Amino acid sequence: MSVSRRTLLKASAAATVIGGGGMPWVARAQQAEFSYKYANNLPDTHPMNVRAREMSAAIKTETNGRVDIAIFPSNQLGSDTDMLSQIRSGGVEFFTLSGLILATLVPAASINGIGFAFPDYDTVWKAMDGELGAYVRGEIGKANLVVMDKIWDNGFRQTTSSTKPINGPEDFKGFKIRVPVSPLWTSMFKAFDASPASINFSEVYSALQTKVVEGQENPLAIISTAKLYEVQKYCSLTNHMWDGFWFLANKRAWEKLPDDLRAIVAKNINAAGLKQRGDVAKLNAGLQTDLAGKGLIFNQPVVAPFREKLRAAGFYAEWKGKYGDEAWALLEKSVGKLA
Ligand code: X2X
Repeated sequence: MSVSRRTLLKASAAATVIGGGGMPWVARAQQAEFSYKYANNLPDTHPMNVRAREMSAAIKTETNGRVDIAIFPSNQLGSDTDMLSQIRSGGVEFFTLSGLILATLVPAASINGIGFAFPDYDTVWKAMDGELGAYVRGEIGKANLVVMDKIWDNGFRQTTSSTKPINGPEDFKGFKIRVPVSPLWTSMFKAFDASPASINFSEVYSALQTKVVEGQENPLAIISTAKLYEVQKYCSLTNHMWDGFWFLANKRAWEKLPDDLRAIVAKNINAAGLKQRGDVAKLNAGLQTDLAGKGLIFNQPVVAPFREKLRAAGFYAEWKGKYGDEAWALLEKSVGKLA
């Protein structure tokens, strides 16, 4: 991580020298009218970054070079917590963030992560492209951030461990698990009597490697592209929540774009998001064999007892109270009765 950040700093220092020294016209000829940064927490090889590169190229072409979006993957510009403050201040112009983490600023944004709420992708996209997503985007707007219409996929999350498989809720008891920085994640694993530690994704690999925590939970596409299988032994297909990335823009930077450019940028971001959804769903469905080949031991626990444990711990009732009746009704309209 620090190597790539160093390389980046060196590269930008070199660019400054060229721009300020020998041949300023070269740098100026290539300078777009709007040079924006898009930062995220995922590896370069994850479909999010693959589709973002295509998207950025299409935006450059369709705006005749006026809009240039440079991509900074893999936490090169800092952790999610850092990037969330940068998107607010304008330090970066675009950022994709899990709704559950965004909830540290916009509480309603974690609602799609309620444990065992979504049964499948069809139900997810209907809700997130429908009323529930529209409600959450409204709340994000109130926090002075711009959000694109189409949420990008992270996926259904699975639990990995270096110590033991998770077969039922009782296996979570005392389990030292890394969770992203988000009240919902902490609350859910506390309801399982686990011992959750809030750690940004930028530190997850090393936290697992040094055994600061025993396990973590993420979709298979991330377990694969971030090579978490190198430092974990078991993968339990708990499917305990669906998680997605809202594509956020800094409001001032967004409003600086003339209407025609704004339309081109939004159209291409949303189109890339739809393609990314297809890629991730396919990866998440097909990666088990590949990861088993790399040494991960898989098991498929029965889901009902986990849900029952959360219900008995008062988890659903507590979060219904936090989100309020309107938001909870929109969730239940999509997924059925929870509490
Ligand atoms: O931090 C995580 O685990 C990740 C990469 O899945 C999110 O961005 C929520």
